[in-house]
Amino acid sequence: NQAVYLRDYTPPAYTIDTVDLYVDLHEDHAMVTGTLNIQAAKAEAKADLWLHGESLELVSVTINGTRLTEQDFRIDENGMLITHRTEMAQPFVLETVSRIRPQDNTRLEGLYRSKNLFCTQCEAEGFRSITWFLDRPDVMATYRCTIEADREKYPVLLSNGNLIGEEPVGENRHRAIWEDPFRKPSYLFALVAGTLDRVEDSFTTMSGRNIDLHIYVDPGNSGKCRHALDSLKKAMRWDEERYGREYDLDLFNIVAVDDFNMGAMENKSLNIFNSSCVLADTATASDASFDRVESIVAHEYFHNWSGNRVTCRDWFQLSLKEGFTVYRDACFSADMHSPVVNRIEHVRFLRTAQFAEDAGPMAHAVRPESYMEISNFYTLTIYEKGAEVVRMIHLLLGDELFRRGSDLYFDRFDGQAVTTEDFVACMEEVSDRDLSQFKLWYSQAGTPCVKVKDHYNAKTGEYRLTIRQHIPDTPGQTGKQPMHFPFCIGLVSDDGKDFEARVASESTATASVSDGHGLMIELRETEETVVFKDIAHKPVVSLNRGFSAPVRVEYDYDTTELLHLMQYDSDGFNRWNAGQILALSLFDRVLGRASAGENSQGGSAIDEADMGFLQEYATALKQYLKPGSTSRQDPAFCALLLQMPEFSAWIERLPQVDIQLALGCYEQATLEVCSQLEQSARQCYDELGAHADIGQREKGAALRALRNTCLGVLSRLPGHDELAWQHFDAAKLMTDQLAGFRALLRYPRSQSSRPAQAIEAFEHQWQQDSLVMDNWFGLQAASRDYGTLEDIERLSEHRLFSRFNPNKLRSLFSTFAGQNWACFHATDGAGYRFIRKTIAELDQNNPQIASRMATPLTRWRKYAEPYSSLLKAELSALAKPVEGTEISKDLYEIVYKSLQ
Ligand code: DPP
Ligand code: ZN
Repeated sequence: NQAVYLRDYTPPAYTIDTVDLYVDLHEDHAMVTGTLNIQAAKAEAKADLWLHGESLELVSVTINGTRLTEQDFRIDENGMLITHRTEMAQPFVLETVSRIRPQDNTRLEGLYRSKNLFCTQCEAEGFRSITWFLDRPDVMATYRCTIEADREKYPVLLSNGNLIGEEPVGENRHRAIWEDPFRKPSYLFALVAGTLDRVEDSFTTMSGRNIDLHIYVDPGNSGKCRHALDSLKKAMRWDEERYGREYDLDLFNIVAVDDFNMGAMENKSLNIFNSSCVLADTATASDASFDRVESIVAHEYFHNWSGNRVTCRDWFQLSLKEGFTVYRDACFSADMHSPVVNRIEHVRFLRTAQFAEDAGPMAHAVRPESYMEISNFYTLTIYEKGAEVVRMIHLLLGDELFRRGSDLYFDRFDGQAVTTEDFVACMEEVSDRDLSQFKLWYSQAGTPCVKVKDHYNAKTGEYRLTIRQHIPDTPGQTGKQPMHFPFCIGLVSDDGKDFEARVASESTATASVSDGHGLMIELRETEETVVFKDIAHKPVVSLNRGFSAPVRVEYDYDTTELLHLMQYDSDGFNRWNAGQILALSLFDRVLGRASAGENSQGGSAIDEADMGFLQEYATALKQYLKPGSTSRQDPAFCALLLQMPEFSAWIERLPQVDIQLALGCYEQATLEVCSQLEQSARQCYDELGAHADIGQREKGAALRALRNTCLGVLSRLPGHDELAWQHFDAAKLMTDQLAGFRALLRYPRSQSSRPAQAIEAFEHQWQQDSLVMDNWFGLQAASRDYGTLEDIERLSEHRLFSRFNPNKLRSLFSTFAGQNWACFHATDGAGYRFIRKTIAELDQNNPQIASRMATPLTRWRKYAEPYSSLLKAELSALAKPVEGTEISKDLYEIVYKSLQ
């Protein structure tokens, strides 16, 4: 298992200009003929020709029509090396014929079968298991693809680009010929064959061209495409308006498939989607699913420019397209909905999951230095942190220059495969700024920690901030340099308004007024001082407004200051964040006492001091809930203000966590806060229930978010199981049904019979709808009472469960391991053992899914004993596969790195 290094990059010795594929699909195999026009980069180099190829049964290979014999080439498990021949000095034609077995492909990479459908997933390196090729993103070619298949079983035959011909073949078969005029890397190739319904719409571009939009779905699902089509049209318009990017072909296809490793894939003009990310209707999809569909449809569409027209030189540059495209889709969603809600949701995810990745054994830079298996690098760091990096560039440059930079980038590199350096160079050029220090964000892993201290001099009115940054060591990287980033702040006065503060000249850092987040300070040094004059009284400092940089901030707030920010901070994000800091410190206090042995037994006591603190926090939350309060005017935001940090977000910050002890403290503290909120939450719940819009899918979504948050508060308390049941039973929309279900599952069997009743009723109602049933599996898997190890084992044998469907595997096993803290982390290690066995078994079928599922095991260093040793033992067991099986490269890398 060899690692690949960025520093070893060399341009390809041969380029491929055109690809002509003939794919002949049969029930037990497919024949693939690949005809490639190839040219040596340097004819005089007389290089041998390497072609990637995996799981291909070679039938023949010819060059310019001459059949090669076994002396002319050598094949191993990774590909074929053709010895240099004189014909190769000139452009030449290479033709290979191979047999493949899509029906047996359980990896879901390359060409495979999902139910009765043939489909492909080529990113990152799936194309090499379809045909022999230089399967690397800097080899860009134009493609023609002919698909032949049984006419009745596979009436729909699709590939990239334009359909240029269709004809019958013999009695029962037919073929379709597709041609894509745009050069593309092989990872963007796609093919689909099957029986599918088509839903149609169209879009007129800014230059007046008409584009046909088609969504293909399993027969019967046509009614679930409206939202995806509307989202697609919004995204197309948005990209024209915000980035000046117009769609380039006359046809845009989306196909929904059930068995898919990722969310979706941006293949040129033939996006292939996990059906969970495209299908949505009011009865079966929650509001969250609607939002997810909208953002993923947009994401894949935006890739047409940020990814397809301009692509990555090599896979180390993955964030070039992913970070940028996530940033683009996040801005799109913010424009479509509430910007502050969108920002909080992104940051909440980043801080919980990406920060954990950055602090764990798989920590890597946004542009990694090396990898063993690139599939393991489709990570939160590449995607989410990568998006934050682009966001910081935007903040530093401002709207106008950022747009000029992106225009330059798209224009200059259209049709090319480039690097993150090229991207930043465009931003430097248009702004005349030096971003060389900023580029450390691409090369240094780890989350910077920013420690802020302040001093106010009442006599002189001077307010001074001292800001220190530190970037922790990560595997393979120590002694890091300080980073350059925008740090937006505000000084909040007693009356709740921001001081109109200007940065005095003795400051070491420069500052400017940011768009909407107060003052933007640019930090560059390990320690910086920022001085303000004429400040009438000690302000409450609001730090990293809008989460302007993806860093941890440490500042010693007292309770009053946080309560002040919760009420007054003009920055919505920080108003929310102040409440989160307060809640986290509450958890810390309770845990501190429990660890000292003061209240660990029976969960009885939160001592008086903690209680006072807790009440102050709860009182602030109650203010948010008051009818007529400003926060109530933005109900979705209000819902977020009320939600306490997730357990995972809390413990991410702690060293050596005793999981069950911490969980007990967390539950005790949340229970107390919720009981303080009981009346207000109930009142708000009832009021919103009577709101005229509550049942409207789109108009009512924010109201439901708040109402269901109130239900969530109530369901942490005894005695609301009937309310939850009514909510569940009367629900007309999936959001409400799921909220009721989730609330019910908080009540153990000993307290209520309603949860069991709901489990049965839900299954009875939705057993025909596989996507809805994913929720049913998932919510049970996350539940301490209904997702015990025995429950998980039983559910894994359920007739609607499938070990070959990634969505099902994620719903049950990954949810159990990632969210069911009580059961997965049982101190006897049974949960760990079960997941290890499951991973080892899945690894034989689908290595990508197996390796993802191993993430919770890799965090062993974070936990106290016995968790730590038990987890480590399971990792070691994974490293030694049972006889007759092999560990995949995917899983090996994760296991190996986390045991280092
Ligand atoms: N389909 C994945 C995404 O869009 C990988 N490109 O992020
Ligand atoms: Zn993407």
